[in-house]
Amino acid sequence: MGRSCRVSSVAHLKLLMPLMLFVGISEGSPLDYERWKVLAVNLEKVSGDAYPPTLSKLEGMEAEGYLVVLSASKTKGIAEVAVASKALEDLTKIQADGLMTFDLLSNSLGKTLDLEKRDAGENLPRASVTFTSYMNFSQMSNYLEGLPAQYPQRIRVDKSGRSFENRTIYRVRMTNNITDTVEKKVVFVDGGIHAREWISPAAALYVIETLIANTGLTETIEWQIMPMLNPDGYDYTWSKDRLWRKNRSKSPSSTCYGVDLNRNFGFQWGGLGTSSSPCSDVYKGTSAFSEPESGALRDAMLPLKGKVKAYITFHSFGQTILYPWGYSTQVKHPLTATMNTVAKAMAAQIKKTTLAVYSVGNSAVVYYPAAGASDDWAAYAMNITYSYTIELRDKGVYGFTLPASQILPTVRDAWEAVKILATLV
Ligand code: 0X9
Ligand code: ZN
Repeated sequence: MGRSCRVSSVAHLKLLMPLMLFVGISEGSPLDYERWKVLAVNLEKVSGDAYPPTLSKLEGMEAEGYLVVLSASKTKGIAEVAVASKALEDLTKIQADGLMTFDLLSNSLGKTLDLEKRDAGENLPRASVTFTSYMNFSQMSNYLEGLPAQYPQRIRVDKSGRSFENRTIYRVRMTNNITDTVEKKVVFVDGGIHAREWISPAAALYVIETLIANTGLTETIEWQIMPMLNPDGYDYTWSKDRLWRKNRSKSPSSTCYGVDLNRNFGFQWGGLGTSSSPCSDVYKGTSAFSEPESGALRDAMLPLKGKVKAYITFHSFGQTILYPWGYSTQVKHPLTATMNTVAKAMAAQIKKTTLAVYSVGNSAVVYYPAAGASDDWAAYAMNITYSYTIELRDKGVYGFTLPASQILPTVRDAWEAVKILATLV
């Protein structure tokens, strides 16, 4: 789990000219993380819904643009942060004063970025899909738009909404006979809520591809898949800032951009683990569903109330299967035992097939409480028993910038989890 506030608006960039020279960016060119380092910062042990003071401090520092919180785990007791040398100096002073301790995890964030392979289109035929390199948004759109013509009996693709910057938010519907009027249960899958978690949309696309090949699982289930919920943020991670997390909506009250879509859903909106500051990486927005992207998911799902038996939202990283409630450690979902059993079944299936080890738990307990997320909203407003956030690979070696060689093994984890879930609902 991670958040950051990046140097964003042009106005902001002008104010921060010295910073830009320092971290090696210039207006229009991408933010250069080459020399950034990655640290593991130790967090205080806290009980209940308390938030470690060190984590609050790190989050406060993000707005300055020299530091990005990549993850924070209560069970591990550490936050992983990417730092420019200015932030490293500041943290070193804080450490010398005995107020914080950290270890160096990586000397160069740039090295991990080099292992990502971006297919800029030269090698990928139009309207096709690949899992050996990352696809950009326009490649994904071409692939999705081409699906109904290839599989007219089985696939419909709707334009379920438009992003703040007017990109299409697609929904793929798949079943063995799309014109069949028999009511089927629905399994709903999404990806790409957080822009920088590139493996997430890839996993959702892999679910589509695998269902095309395996007709069995579409006989009794209608699948609804929204593989890219935050196209503006995703595009921005390709062109400007690889570690951008939020969408790209313009705040009327600030020079900062973006709302954390996973804090913008209409259940416990604005509660713990959210921020009212537009510069924060966990900014909740001006109201529940203020953003067109979270609204698109709500509008696609709500008419299916009663039919959706399972909801899976792919994120990264951490190799963890999380279940509600995520907004507080103090309120236990009445179906916790069932949710836990099924999460364990998914983790066991992954272990058996791909050998990857996923841990399982309540999100507020394993991470920290975070309100207004899509999983809690789906469990509450849609009354879905099996509502899971799956944090895909890895465990933090590469984090968001997972090498292209790990795309296929990781999307297989995702498929195995979804497959076993579909057989249980
Ligand atoms: O913080 C998040 O939004 C998710 N982690 S991430 O690193 N992908 O950003 C976890 C969300 C867990 N669910 C709830 N807290 N409801
Ligand atoms: Zn995420």
